[in-house]
Amino acid sequence: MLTIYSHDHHLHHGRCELMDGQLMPCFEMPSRADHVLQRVKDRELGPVQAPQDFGLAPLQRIHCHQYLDFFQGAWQRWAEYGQEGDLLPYTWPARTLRRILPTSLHGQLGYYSFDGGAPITAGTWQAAYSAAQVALTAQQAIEQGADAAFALCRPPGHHAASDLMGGYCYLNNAAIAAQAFLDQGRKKVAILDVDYHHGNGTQSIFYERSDVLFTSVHGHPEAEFPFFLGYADELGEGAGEGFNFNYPLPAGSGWNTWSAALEQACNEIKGYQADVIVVSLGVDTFKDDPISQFKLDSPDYLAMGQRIAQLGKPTLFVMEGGYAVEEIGINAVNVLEGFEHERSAQ
Ligand code: SP5
Ligand code: ZN
Repeated sequence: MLTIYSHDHHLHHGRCELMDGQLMPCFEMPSRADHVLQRVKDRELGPVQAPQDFGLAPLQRIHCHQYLDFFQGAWQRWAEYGQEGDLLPYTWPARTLRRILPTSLHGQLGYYSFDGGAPITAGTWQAAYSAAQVALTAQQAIEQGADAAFALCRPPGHHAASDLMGGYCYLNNAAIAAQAFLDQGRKKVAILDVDYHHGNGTQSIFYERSDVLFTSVHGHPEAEFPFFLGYADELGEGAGEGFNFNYPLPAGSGWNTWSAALEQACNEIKGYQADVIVVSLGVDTFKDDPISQFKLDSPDYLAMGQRIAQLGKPTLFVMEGGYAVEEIGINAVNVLEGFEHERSAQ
């Protein structure tokens, strides 16, 4: 399987995030992608290539222009204050407040964020831009005939909405790639989000559309980030009604529970008759993940890839979360190897 990877992810390295009342070093760190890349090489998964540059246009198909302009220029504005630390929001337009775009940097940052988990550093725009190009380059490989490809994106993307950053995400790599498939002539794209957290950004982007089916297995939002989206009764709206399926699971869920939900998601995808599948591949479902509560073990990821392969469609894997850094490579590449093994047996 072809892997697309850009070293630019190193340009994004947030210092701290607030967790359990303490400032902790960011869980979303550069070594995550380094470990995945190393495992891809160790297992001889296939060639590793740098991304092409498709420019801003495919990003603008998903994200609103003002949001992209803000994100691209935010660090420069911060630097003009003489600041060197990470740029982080602290006020959001929650209930009872008006949603008018302020003029101040921090006002605008709150407007364009939903949590304090997406720090902007000097290189964040470039890293996120390159990650989107990684997804688009892997998407192009499938468009040109590859059966599957792996976009080793960092920073991740599935929490990012059209005009919101949060949850370590800035640009929605999976959504950008899904839209590119449609713009190049495919009629139906199914997204399978297996990250531990609900893909609130992806869901919101496609919620009123029937040309993208969104399915997600994740920690129940009653108890887990992002808390305010991801319930099973969110089925889509308008033209999108019946094209959104959430499978929220309780803390402690292991492979038996998790794979039963995957089975349901796969049945929806099968019925949808997608032309192509985009997998938001988070491996923070792992038993030793430091911020998550599921109990998947490394061999389970082989079975996950195998089940995805049985859907029988061209498949783009887009890297999302996973914070057990030592095992992230094993677990992510296990999904890809399970997939390839099953495909070669078909
Ligand atoms: C892409 C992705 O996986 N983003 C996840 C962002 C999660 N941010 C909130 C983390 C809060 C973790 N709280 C765990 C408490 C354990 N004591
Ligand atoms: Zn996650």
